[in-house]
Amino acid sequence: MTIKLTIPGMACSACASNITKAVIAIDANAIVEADTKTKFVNVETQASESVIREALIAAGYPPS
Ligand SMILES: [Cu+2]
Repeated sequence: MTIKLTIPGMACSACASNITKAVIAIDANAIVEADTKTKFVNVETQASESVIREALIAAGYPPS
């Protein structure tokens, strides 16, 4: 499924990279599209949204 998130703390490409890594750590097959300008993140994954959200919070990028 596709999870759509807004992550206000995503400021630059390094943030996007950290967010991608946090998701990949949960689901190695996940596809992450992150736009640092709009702060929108699309995650295509088999993992549940709550698990992805928890991983992003733990990584320091809480979704709004
Ligand atoms: Cu950054």
